[in-house]
Amino acid sequence: FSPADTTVIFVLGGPGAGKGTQCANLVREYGFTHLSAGDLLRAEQDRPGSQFGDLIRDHIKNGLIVPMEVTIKLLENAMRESLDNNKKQQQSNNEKNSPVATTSAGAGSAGGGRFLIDGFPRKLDQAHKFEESVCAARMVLFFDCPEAVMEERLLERGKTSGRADDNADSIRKRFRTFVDTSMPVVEYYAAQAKVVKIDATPAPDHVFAATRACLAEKLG
Ligand code: UP5
Ligand code: MG
Repeated sequence: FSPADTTVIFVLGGPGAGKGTQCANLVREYGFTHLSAGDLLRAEQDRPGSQFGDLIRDHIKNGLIVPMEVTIKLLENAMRESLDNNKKQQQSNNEKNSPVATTSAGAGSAGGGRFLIDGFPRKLDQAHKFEESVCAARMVLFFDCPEAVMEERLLERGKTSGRADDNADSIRKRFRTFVDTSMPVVEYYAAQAKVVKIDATPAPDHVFAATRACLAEKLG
């Protein structure tokens, strides 16, 4: 992936902090392409014929981190697919438009090469590997939220989500993995001054207003 036309923002935060909720807002407002590592893993788990189905199911239920080769491959494929779709879209726009209008019209309209990567990297080795084999992140949005608040959200969602990890036992394990293994990733990027920390405790609209302000400052 060429850094010239690929911008990656990692979206991190504990389980239930609101990463997915805020990414949906950001897509609506800024047209990023949103890739949730957890969603990609769940889709792979349910894909008929996948050799990783049982492995993913087992790791997610126990709040453990799936081996990075699997996750990075899924992310890479999704990024490539998105860039290809954008290219096709642009070509078709250009064919429809008059030659004078073909310069850069529509570029990036479907997200371009701007990716929000949600829930990844969750471990330092994943961060290093992604940087090495895909590209470096421009910045990290870190949604900070107390465990008690996240637990309440996840238990509430668990009443209807059907997610195998939205239960008290799995939530406890997810929290432990987050503190022990994923927070060092946030600290690693903080040391590079790439982290924007946002209080994710207030209502979603408030969190989004803060996120928008931070992004405007950081990305211009
Ligand atoms: N909600 C959201 N914001 C709110 C707010 N401000 N006020 C009140 N309620 C709010 O939100 C969670 C719930 O809270 C929703 O009901 C929402 O309406 C409400 P959501 O936006 O879904 O939060 P999010 O942070 O995305 O929570 P999620 O449960 O998705 O976080 P996880 O990080 O636990 O889940 P993820 O899907 O990323 O990963 C699941 C598992 O996959 C991991 O535990 C791991 O086993 C595996 N995994 C890997 O192995 N590797 C990876 O790279 C990624 C995942
Ligand atoms: Mg999520």
